[in-house]
Amino acid sequence: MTSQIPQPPSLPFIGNVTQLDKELPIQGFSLLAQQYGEIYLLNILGRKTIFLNSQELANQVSNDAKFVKIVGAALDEVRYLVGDALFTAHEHEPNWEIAHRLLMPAFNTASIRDMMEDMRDICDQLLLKWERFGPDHIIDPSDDLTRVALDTLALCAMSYRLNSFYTENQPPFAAAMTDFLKECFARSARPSFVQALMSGATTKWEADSQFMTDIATRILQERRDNPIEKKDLLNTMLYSKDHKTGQGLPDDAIVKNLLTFLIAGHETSSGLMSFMTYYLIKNPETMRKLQNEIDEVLGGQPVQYQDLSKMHYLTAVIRETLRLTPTAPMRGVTPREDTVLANKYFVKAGQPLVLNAWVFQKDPKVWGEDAHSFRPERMMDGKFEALPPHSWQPFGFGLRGCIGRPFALQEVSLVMASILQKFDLSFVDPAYNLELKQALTVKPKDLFIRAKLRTRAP
Ligand code: MNH
Repeated sequence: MTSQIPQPPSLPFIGNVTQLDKELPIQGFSLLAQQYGEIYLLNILGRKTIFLNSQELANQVSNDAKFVKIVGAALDEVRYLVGDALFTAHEHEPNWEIAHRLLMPAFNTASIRDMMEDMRDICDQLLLKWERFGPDHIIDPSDDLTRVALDTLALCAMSYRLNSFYTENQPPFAAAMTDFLKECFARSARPSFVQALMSGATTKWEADSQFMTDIATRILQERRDNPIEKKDLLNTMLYSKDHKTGQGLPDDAIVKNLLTFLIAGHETSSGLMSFMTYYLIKNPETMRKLQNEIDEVLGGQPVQYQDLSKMHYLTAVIRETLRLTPTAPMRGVTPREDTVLANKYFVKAGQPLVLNAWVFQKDPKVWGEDAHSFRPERMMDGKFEALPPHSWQPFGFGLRGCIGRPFALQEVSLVMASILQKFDLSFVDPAYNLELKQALTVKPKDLFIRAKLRTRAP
């Protein structure tokens, strides 16, 4: 016996589009999950999409043999810039496999370790800025942490300095990236007859895309003309050959993958650091415990690579932040064959499914009654390793899981440990409660802080 998948009441032609929270889809989807439970179906502009909201369902669809990634509507718009590069490739596009095999070694822990000094270079620019501006300066952490994340990627991926900390406004590349991604998100939510009327926005979107492609192409060309000996991602892509096919990556695929790293890696990491900043200020006991750990492990010295694995509480805080506020919360999959979900819901092969980590990572069956509270202790002392499978999945899954995970974790650990070693943080508005804003990723909204140099006991 199979059951009907719940669907909120729907209007003719436009379906459930009125239920969507256009500014903040994640909020609308969470409210619907509270009302309808582990699964519901929405009809969005004629596209039927099934949302999955429990660990049980996450566990079932996290299976590369039976389910395959689909590129959702917003990601499909991003393809205009990056096409079949890693993040946005459809299964079977040959460049995905080649790039995947070629790049896996470049993203493993040992290679990322060699990027420590480039990461520190950018991190130091942030520390210096906060120190120089002083304790009264109002900081928009998302803004500065996005500078860190984007500059770190450009430096580590292609030894290119965006110098975001040396310009009043966003540097042109960063502005083009932000505008382009915002417009991708907006386009995906517009009915086609509205889109057809927006030729101005389309022209700007195409120009932004071209501008970024031109810069990355120029960087590649300069590198060919003036080779350097460095293990950045650009050199890996230029000079390695796929061991299986003997092929290298064509130049346009290299450009698209460079741009992909910048897109996939900057807002996700900066959002994580921003949310973490929020949770730590909101939970002074956790902040104190973490600063104690950092002081103990570092002993007043700059963070070294071998310190990272010793800061267990830091790791737990990062994991708990990624559980409550995963910055890339929704991934699309579809069953390869007709299938039955949770032993009762029939779905056809090819039916789009959205696995919503924002909701299923708070499944009370796994996390208990305080699933919505920030409590890093639940990630400590073997408890993380003992979780039911796929209850925590902020980096996606399997073959199409995040290739940048070690990169992100090293960067975030370095930056956050360095900030907390040096500064005490506070809210500008002591009563601030978390609000969200969403484009392709989710970030805190209207979060403003101050950073005061810590006074160490003599
Ligand atoms: Mn990342 C895929 C989350 C940092 C590059 N990343 C994914 C997916 C999630 C994700 C979720 C799977 C998406 C899907 O199934 O459609 N990524 C994150 C988070 C952070 C992050 C939460 C930081 C925190 N990602 C990074 C960084 C880089 C990067 C940093 C690059 C340096 N991510 C990727 C790429 C993919 C990906 C590339 C696509 C991999 C593939 O499909 O082959």
